[in-house]
Amino acid sequence: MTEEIKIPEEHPRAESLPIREKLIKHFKSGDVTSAGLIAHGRGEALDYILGEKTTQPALKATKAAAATLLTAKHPVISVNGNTAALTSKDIVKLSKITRAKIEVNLFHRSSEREIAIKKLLEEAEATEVLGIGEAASARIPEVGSERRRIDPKGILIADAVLVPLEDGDRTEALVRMGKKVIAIDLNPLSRTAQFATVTIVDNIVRAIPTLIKVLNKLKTKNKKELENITSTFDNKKALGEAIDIIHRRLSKLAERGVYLPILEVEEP
Ligand code: PTJ
Repeated sequence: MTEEIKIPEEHPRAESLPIREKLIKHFKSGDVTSAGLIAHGRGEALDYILGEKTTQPALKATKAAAATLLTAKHPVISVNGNTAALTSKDIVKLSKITRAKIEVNLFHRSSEREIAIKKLLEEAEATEVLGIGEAASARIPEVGSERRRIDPKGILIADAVLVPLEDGDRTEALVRMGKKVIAIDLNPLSRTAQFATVTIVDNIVRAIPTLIKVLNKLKTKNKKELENITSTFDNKKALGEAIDIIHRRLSKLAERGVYLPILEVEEP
């Protein structure tokens, strides 16, 4: 078994490698599933292409997400393994600002993982964690995976659901149930990103702290102002802008070929 390694501060990937190490640690303790590591690799690749920073369209979507959560009657934050491993403290902060319930909802569901993730959230000072064991007694129609199991006190009655790192068909089904779905997904082409009401194309490790900042700014606005933000937001347009950023960035890089400060080595 490989040991946890310490990443030197001067390492060129000093920001992203500790995140990877954190996931590996939580994989070993059973919170994160092996597919979660693969999903993270996919996310990392897209983040690289996006420039590893929060883009303007992501900020616009974050504002719409904040307004959606603040105007919802029953907001719920759905938490899976990767989300709990990377952002449990911020998830709890977010739930406090928005009065959103926290519900564990796993694609690779097992009672051991449910309990381990609940523990992580409680260590981050969550006072209530829904969706554990028999509590997830309701079902999302037309969803075949374990993700269909939901809590009658949480996602079943929610009018807005935040789904960081989703796996696809559930978002579509939740939207069909009349709920507003806020997705955080680095892949603007994923089914989740495409079907969500609001898609934040950003890394959850940046997106959730940014969402908290925006919520703190918007929480004093009145209902009409918040509804104006949600009704003027166009997810299709925001996704198009995210795809355009990828397109323009890759075109520029393609022109230059080498973009890292690589030393020119003289021929002997
Ligand atoms: O904990 P479980 O059992 O619920 O399983 C969770 C995973 C992530 C394994 C499951 O939801 C899954 O299989 O997801 P997918 O279908 O691989 O989709 C994950 C999406 O999240 C992909 O579009 C990735 O690009 C994206 N993604 C990965 N890491 C991040 C991310 N998006 C934002 N921030 C990240 N850090």
